[in-house]
Amino acid sequence: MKKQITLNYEYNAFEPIIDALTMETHYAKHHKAYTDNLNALLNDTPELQNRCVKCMLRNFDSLPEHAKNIIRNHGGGFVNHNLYFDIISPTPTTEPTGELAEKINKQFGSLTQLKEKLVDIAVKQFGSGWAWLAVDEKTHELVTLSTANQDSPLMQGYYPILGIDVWEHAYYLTYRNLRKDHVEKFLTLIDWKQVEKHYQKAISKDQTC
Ligand code: MN3
Repeated sequence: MKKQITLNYEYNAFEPIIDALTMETHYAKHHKAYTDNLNALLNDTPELQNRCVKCMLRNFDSLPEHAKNIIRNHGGGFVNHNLYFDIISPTPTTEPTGELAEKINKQFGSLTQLKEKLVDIAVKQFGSGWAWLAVDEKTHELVTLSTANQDSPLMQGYYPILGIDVWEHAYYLTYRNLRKDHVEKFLTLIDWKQVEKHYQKAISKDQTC
């Protein structure tokens, strides 16, 4: 049984940048639906029950045919949203430190330039999907990319450490068609301490499966 991340903030904690109804619907309806649909598949598929969802996404081609769509859409939705809700904070650490900060400066020039790049790919993602900062699992270099729907970067060999949800369910009530405005404000909520935590997981050896 896979469990949604527990929120350590209230639904209204990010107002006015994320309104409370959007936060509640996103977590208690959308994320719950991905989790429930994933669990329904796992309950019916004993050989997958004890496998880690990230590992299944990484080794997507080896999954049984009947499981692929659910793992891609709902397994993806499950891990994507567990990351999304974990990397924002009402009292965020607004800049990365240490190794991650050095890597960002080296590869992107500065945190500001990285954020501009993330905004750009979030805006250019056509339709529903995500913009990501991720770690190449082979080289440990940082990469930015977007994916459609709930596709996880893990399916392409990248470990996500920061995800921007550009499905309309993430912003439409407040921002309507103004995705760029939402994404720029969302980036001010990022807790870089948390992103660093995920970066450390990405480069740790126990991530291989
Ligand atoms: Mn979402």
